[in-house]
Amino acid sequence: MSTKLQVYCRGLLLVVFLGCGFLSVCQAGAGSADGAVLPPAPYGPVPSERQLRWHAMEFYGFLHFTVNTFTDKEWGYGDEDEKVFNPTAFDAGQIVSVAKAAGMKGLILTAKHHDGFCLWPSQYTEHSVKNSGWKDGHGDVVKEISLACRKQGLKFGVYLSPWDRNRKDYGQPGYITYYRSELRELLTNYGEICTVWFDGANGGDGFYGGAKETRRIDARTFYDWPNTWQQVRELMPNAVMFSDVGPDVRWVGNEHGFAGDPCWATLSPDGGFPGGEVKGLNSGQRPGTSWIPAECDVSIRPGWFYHASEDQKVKTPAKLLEIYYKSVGHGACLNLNLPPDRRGQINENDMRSLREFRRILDETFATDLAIQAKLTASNTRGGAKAFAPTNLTDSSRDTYWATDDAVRTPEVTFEWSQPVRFNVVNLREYLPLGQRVEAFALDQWKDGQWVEFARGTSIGNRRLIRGDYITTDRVRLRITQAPVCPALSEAGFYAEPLQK
Ligand code: FUL
Ligand code: CA
Repeated sequence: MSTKLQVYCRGLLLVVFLGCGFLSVCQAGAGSADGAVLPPAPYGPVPSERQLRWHAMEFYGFLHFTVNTFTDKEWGYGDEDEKVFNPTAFDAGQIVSVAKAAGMKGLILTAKHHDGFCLWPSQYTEHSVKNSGWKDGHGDVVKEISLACRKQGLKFGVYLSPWDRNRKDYGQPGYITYYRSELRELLTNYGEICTVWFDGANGGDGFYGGAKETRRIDARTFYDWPNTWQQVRELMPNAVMFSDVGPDVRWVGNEHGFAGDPCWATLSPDGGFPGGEVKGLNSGQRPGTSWIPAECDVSIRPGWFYHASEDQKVKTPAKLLEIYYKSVGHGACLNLNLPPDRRGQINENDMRSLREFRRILDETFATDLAIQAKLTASNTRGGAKAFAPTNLTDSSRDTYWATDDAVRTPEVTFEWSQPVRFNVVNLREYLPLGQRVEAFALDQWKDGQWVEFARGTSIGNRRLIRGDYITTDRVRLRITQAPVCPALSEAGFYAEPLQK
C-alpha cells in the first residue's frame, strides 16, 4: 500500500470510527467520554438566572397606595394637594404580614402612580410625602415597606409610573432625565429590589404643572427604554423588569388574572418596546425568540386603589382560587393587588378572603399522593439514576426525569397499593433546558382500561390541572408532543378539601 493510500485509509477508518461514536452517542442520547450520562441539550430560548428566581416566586403582591386612596380615585390628575396623603395608622408590618400569611413571596409598591406623587421623599420633586401631613413630612413609605419586607423575608419591588400627570416637563426630553433620577433613588437607597414594574398606561390628559391639557407621546420612542433598562441592569443586576414586552417579564394582556391556555414562556417581541403592538401576550408565542414569561396582575377588589365603597366587593376565596389555578397553574406568576386603606393597613375583609384562600391551598398541597406511588417510565435517559422518574416526586425543581434524545413522547405510570382520591395534578418542567413539552395527556385506570381524564399543552414553570375527583390506583402521564426529549421536574397528585 502506498503511503498516500495508507494515510487515506487511516483517515477513512478514523471517520468511520468517529462516525460510529457519534451515532452511538446520538442513539443513547446521553453518553460522554467517561461513560457518564449527559443531560439533554437546552431547547430554544432559556431563562436567565434572574428569571429563574422570579419563576420560583410564583405568587407575590401589589400594593396600590397613594393620594388616590384619600381622594377616592383610580387615576389622580396630578394636581393633588400633598396634604391629602395622611394615613391615620400606617403599619408596614401589618401590610407585609398579611401578604406573607397569604403565601406571597414579595411585594411591589406603587412608589409613584400616574399622579406623580412619590411615596418617598425624592429630592427631585415637591409632589411627594415630604410635603404631606403624614409624619409631618418626615415619612417614607418606600423605606418602611422595604424594611418590613426584609424583616419578614419577602422580596421587595417598585412600580414607577412612566406616565406622570403632575410634571410640567412630561413629554419633553428633560422628563426622561427626571424619571431616571427617580429610578436611581429607588435603586440605590432601599436595598435589594426584586422587580422594577413599568406600567404601560399613557392616558393623555393631566395637570402637567398647571398646563391642564392632553399630551400625546409616542410610547415606543419617547421613553428611550433601552437606556433606562440599561440603567436598571447596572444598578440592580438581579432585578427583573416587567412591562408589556419584558425584557424579563411580560404583561399577560388582561387584568383579570387569567393566563392563556396554552401560556408559553416564550415570545417574539420583534425588538418591540412598551407602547408598541405586541401579539400573543396572553398565550405567548411558540417558537418564540425570547424567554419572556407572563405575569398576571389583578386586584383583590374591583379597583386598584382602596375605596370604602368596594368593601363588600372583595374577591371571594373561590374566585381567588380560580385566579390562582389560571395564573400560577398556567405557568405564569400571580401578582395580586392588596390596596392599603386610609389607615394605611390591609382591610379586614381582604384579610378574611385571603385567609380562607390560603387555608384551602395549604390543605390541598399538604399531601402529595405521588410520593407513595411506584413510578415506571417507558424510558429513562441512558438508564441513569440522575434522570430517573423518581426525580418527579422528590420535591425538588432542580432534579428531573428525562429520556433519551430520540424518545420524545414517553409515558410514566404511577401505581398505588390502595386506590387514591385526587382532583388536582401538578406538573413542572425543568426550566434551564427550555420549554420542551407541547402536549400531554393524563389517564386513569378504570374498569380494566386506561381512560383519559385530562389533556393539555404548555407546562413550563407549573401546570395545575384541576378537575373532578378521581379515585383510582393507577395514573398514566403521556407526553404526546415535544420537539425534543422532555425534562420534567415534578408530577404530583392532590385533593382539594371539600368546600365548607
Ligand atoms: C394600569 C394602571 O393604569 C392602573 O392604575 C394600575 O396601576 C395597573 C396595575 O396598571 O396600567
Ligand atoms: Ca424533582
